Amino acid sequence: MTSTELSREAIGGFVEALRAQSRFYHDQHPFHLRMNDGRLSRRQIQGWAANRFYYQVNIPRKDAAILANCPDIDVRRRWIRRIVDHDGSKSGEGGIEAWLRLGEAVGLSRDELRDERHVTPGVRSAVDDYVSFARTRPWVEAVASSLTELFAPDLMAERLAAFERFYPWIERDGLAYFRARLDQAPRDAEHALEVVTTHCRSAAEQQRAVAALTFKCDVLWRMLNAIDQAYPD
Ligand code: AHQ
Repeated sequence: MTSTELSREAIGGFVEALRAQSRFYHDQHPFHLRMNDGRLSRRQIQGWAANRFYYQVNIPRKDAAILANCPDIDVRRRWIRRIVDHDGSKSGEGGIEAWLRLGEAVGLSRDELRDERHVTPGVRSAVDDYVSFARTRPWVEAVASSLTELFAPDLMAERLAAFERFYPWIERDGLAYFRARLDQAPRDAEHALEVVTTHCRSAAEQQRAVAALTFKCDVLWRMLNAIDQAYPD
């Protein structure tokens, strides 16, 4: 078997190991299962939206940390798109603005999202761990931790359908954020997968990339545990 065939087979096994992490993805968390079955109260949806806002506003800072640590200009040229997707290029644009509109659509003011009054200690701790991971771990491991987005599109589609079916009180325009993620997440996941399969050649590097993805699944799961506990009904 030539080194190229071996690397193709080795890469196949590596991608399979990454994709196998989907069993830990937060689409299976009881809070999301209840959300997608229409069983959440208005207060639980509000608590989720306010706490997830803390995750959203930290994503560009996490991505900026990866940019700061990444020596590869070609990777940076594509990775920087993520920051603009969330921050927008001017006021009134971007994913963070769209999430503020989601907050308003579920009955929260922009100020009570921005001032973090509803953010639980467990969500804050999980999100801060994710940002620290991106700042302190090798940049390729931080890229690998974003590969939860391999599993996101199905969840976004399921969530959109559930919100439209079970939560008619939520103003439809407030869901624009998730519609945008249907295109952004697969594009970003494809790039991140290309980066980790290019840069993680040894078994040890591949194991660390899989471990980074497991860590990120834990971050997302911890967030929902904290939200579930803070908003039991
Ligand atoms: O809205 C989400 C988002 O902007 C991102 C960025 C990405 C990353 O870099 O880790 N992950 C992510 C995710 C978002 N939404 C989550 C959801 O369930 O709404 C899913 C989450 C992810 O799959 O990592």
